[in-house]
Amino acid sequence: MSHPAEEPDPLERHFAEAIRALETAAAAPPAAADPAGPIRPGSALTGERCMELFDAQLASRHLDLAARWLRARNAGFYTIGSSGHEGNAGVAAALRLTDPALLHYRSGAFYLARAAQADPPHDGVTDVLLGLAASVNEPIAGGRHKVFGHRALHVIPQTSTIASHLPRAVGLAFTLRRAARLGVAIPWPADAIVIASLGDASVNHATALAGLNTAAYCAYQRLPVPLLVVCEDNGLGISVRTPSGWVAAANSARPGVRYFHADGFDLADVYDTTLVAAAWVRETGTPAFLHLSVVRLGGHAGADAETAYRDAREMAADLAADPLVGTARLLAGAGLLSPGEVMARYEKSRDRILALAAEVMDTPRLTTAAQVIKPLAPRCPDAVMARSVVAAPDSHRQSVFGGRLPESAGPLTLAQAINATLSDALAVRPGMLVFGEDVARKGGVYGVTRGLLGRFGAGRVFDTVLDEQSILGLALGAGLAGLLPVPEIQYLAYLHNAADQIRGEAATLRFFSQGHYRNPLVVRVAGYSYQGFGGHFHNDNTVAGLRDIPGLIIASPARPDDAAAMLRTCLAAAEADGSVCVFLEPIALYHARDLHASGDGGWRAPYDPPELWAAGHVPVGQARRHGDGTDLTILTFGNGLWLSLRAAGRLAAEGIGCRVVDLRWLAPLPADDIVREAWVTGRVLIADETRRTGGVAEGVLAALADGGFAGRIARVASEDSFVPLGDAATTVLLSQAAIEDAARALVRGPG
Ligand SMILES: Cc1ncc(C[n+]2csc(CCOP(=O)(O)OP(=O)(O)O)c2C)c(N)n1
Ligand SMILES: [Mg+2]
Repeated sequence: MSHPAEEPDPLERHFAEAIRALETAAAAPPAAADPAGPIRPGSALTGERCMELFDAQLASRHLDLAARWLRARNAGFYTIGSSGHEGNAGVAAALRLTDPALLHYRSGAFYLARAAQADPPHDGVTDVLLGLAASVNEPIAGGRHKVFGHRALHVIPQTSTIASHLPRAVGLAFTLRRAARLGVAIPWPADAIVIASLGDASVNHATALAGLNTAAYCAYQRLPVPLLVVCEDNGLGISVRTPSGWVAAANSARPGVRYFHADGFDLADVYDTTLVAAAWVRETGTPAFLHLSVVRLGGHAGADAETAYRDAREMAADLAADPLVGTARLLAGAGLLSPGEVMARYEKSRDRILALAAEVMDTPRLTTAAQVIKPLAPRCPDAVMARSVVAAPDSHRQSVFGGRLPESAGPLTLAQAINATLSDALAVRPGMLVFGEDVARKGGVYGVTRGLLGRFGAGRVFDTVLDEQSILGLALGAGLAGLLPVPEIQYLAYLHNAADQIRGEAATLRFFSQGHYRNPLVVRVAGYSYQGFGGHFHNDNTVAGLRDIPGLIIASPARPDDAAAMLRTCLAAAEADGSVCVFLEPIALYHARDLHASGDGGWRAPYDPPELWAAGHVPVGQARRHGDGTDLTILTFGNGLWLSLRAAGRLAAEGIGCRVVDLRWLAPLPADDIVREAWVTGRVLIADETRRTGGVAEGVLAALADGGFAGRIARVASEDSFVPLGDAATTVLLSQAAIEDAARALVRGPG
């Protein structure tokens, strides 16, 4: 197949000149070496292997050129390339196919070299071209993004958010060895190591530092984290120079993380160094940092005019360090390829890839929203229901609970109900882990996880480093490996500082991998306000940053019985559907016992024995109604439920009959229940403890409008403010009095 003639790219021109120069430089062709022998004395890289890797490097280079060729024809949509970084083919070659890899966007040659390791060898070139063209046939993201990813190649797709994969990579490395100790089967060999690559500018990112620090922190305590971090250092982050020597200075003395350096121009050096680094990581289970010196050729991306920020000398120096020339020299020096043969191989690769690029121009693409959204968060409610009722055998439960089963303990508080549910779930799921700050020895700041460490041991219930990104990253790695992570974030305010691990990482994985990879996850978060002492950070009442994350499930239980059933549902949804769930626990209700009056016990509830779990199952997105008044529907959740039920009691005495609907799920909202219950009374009051702006009420109002509700509506919410310390907190928070006043106005007011 022919392809339209193109102006030679400067990169191509330089390569041809450099190879011609090799010809002239060689006085006489060297004697042909044995292809099975070392490419040069002392190297473990054989001539044959070097030749294969050269092919991967050439193909990676031509894919970059093809990306621009496709872009120019509006048939390709991504031009960030790997040119200058092709030494990373040597990294792939020194690893095993089954070592999970989380790759930098310039690790194209790594991807192709790994694809060639498969048995039979896999054609990575077509994968990449289909990705560039946003084809539905691309094997991992199916046209949703251009990523390197393939399940059979153990390459896990990454987002464009630089460094966001480091916490997950640490978590996966941690889990590989932990799973083996727990006897839980996972999709990787027990001696696999994780590889995560990133750029030199990215290595400064807080998320990268979190990952590296946590890896070091684990290694320092002799906790195995077999992780090889590869920094592909081209000296630039788009236009910003990395200070000369910085990557080595910042990473060569991190405790517990051994530092290696290799010259990305020299494939044999990369290969030999990676062999040593990988063996070290595999044998010792400790992390290593492989610093690869590379160059960036062809700008940051297709549209980047580098001449605006780089001078000609600097760019020429990078061209002179073209790793393709480096490998050509190795092969020529060993007498395995003459310069003419190098050029022939280069041209052949070019022709093949441009011909394949022409073929993908008309590839089918995503054309409907339904197609795009399909893999985002599929739900199988029947499977969730089936999983949610699974309990350990009675004898095992008896031993877990020390002979005092929670269903026999009388009514429980919210905290006790969550504790019992976690225990029951841990008892029946050997792959479930509970971890976070203070969850183990202390049993949680509020005692919710008390006793779990003693019941299930430090292999499954453990304290973590004080870093929410790392806690969530650990969960993402564990979920990826097929375990069921239940991390705790101590306060809602501190979820926000690590939110991207949920927003950008967890919630997107299914989407960008069409479900090939998933991260089942139930993040427990202690949150909301009404702790008597006020103060914003322990009383944070915003969930806006979670509610708009596509596919995320947000459970917001208020009562002990709901919490138990909903937690079972979330755990089951994580297992059955791979759902990402945030389980928001109202701190102020953890230990509440009463509702209307002191001593009434109205906020405690009995714990259902397993035989009642099916009857008490709460599907995702189903609300619960309290009362059947016909004057007013109050829609609420969390602490708002407690306040609204108290208000409803007072209003009943005044002759106003309320039905109080606990939304229970903030995402997806129980839209049908909302509209149905609204119509029963024709009057709706939304009692929302989150803020007026961005608060849950906005979503409820939209659900009412979308559902065609045409009755009267009012809302009461907390102020658009942070929460002050002390009693002043009550000035900005939703109150029972505000609910009562608004209810009276709705029912008795004009109209
Ligand atoms: C968190 C985040 N901030 C900003 C960007 C935009 N961005 C994309 S690549 C890049 C530079 C990365 O440089 P480096 O890590 O050295 O990788 P290189 O492109 O040089 O290989 C930036 C700032 C991003 N993708 N993610
Ligand atoms: Mg860089």
